[in-house]
Amino acid sequence: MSPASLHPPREADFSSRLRSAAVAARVGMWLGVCFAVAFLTGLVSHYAQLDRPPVPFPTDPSWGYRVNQALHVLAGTAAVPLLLVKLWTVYPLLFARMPRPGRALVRVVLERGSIAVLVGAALFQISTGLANVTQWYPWSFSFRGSHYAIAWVAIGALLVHIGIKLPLIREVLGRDVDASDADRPAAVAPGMVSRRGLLRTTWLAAAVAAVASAGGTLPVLDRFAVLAARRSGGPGGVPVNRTAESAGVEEAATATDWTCEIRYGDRSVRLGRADLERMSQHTVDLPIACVEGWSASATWTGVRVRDLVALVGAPAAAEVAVSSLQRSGGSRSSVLPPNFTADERTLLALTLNGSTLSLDHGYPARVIAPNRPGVLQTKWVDRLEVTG
Ligand SMILES: Nc1nc2c(c(=O)[nH]1)N[C@H]1C(S)=C(S)[C@@H](COP(=O)(O)O)O[C@H]1N2
Ligand SMILES: [Mo]
Repeated sequence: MSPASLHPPREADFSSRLRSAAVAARVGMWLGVCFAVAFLTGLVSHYAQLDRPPVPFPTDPSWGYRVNQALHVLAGTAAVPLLLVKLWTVYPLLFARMPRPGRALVRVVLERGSIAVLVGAALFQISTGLANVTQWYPWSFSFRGSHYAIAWVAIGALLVHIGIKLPLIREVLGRDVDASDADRPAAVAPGMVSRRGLLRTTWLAAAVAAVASAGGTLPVLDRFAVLAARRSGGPGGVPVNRTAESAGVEEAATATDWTCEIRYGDRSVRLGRADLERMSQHTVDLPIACVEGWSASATWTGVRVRDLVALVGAPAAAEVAVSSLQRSGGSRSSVLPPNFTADERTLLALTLNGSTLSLDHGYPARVIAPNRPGVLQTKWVDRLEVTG
């Protein structure tokens, strides 16, 4: 090893023509599109999970949340190769000399500061997002709260970055990708591939990453999703998110004296599974769309929640707190906003795809409602309480 290599590299050491603003701007544009889609769909998903949204989250279209989550996970996954290529092309700038104190220095500090924040936030979003898709939570903070907060940091830093770079972006996007006008003086060596070749490979990598790993979010793409974390399987062909065993509810859910309590103020009734089966049954086709990315269509039969709350004299448009047999864990309970309770498709489901609910899918009874995040489709329900 020569002594020189013990020192940090200098910007001039990076000579590949591929590390150019022409490539960075083109990859950056699609990265920006991915971030915008992920940000907007993320806002929708976050809003859909509020217990008391200021404006009701709609129950139509019933597949809306499913498509929203699919777009979110596809955009986030496609961003992985785009971000890596983008960082590779601009990496030499990290070693560029700082200008002398003055306005130029202030500009460079702002520029690099916003990039540091942007890169940090982007890596945080992508790594926590990917871990979430694989249902791996190697941290102790709340995924939803932190992913949401850092999304604002990322989008803010992205806007600052685009604002600062806009003149350069416009200049290089207006010219041929092979134009060298905006290249660093050192970037003269031919790369391993042409700039067009690198871009084509990058688009392909983004498409493969999105479809092969996140394709499981949509039925049309499902068969290409060879790398997806979870594919169909599970009783009734529907994946299981948390099993009855891991939720610690096996015994309580199979007890012959299980009942579901319906409560409104001091009025209350308790219904066993046979009581529920004697009530008017309704069948709906609704997807389960997990916030972790997968989704599946299914046919559910059970009792309308609005019919249940009517038993204790509550109006159809009632807010209902749903509790389950599960004693701990963030998904053990949920709130049905008034418009969800009133919707005729919102059921306390007893069967899935024509068979009695399996224990893992929420036997004896679980909530299923249209256009609702999977995490709120509470399983092993033992209480519906009208709260407003
Ligand atoms: N009681 C309870 N209900 C729950 C959960 C849970 O952990 N506990 N997980 C939720 C999540 S995150 C999803 S995506 C759906 C998945 O339903 P399934 O396992 O029947 O496919 O159940 C929801 N209902
Ligand atoms: Mo989920």
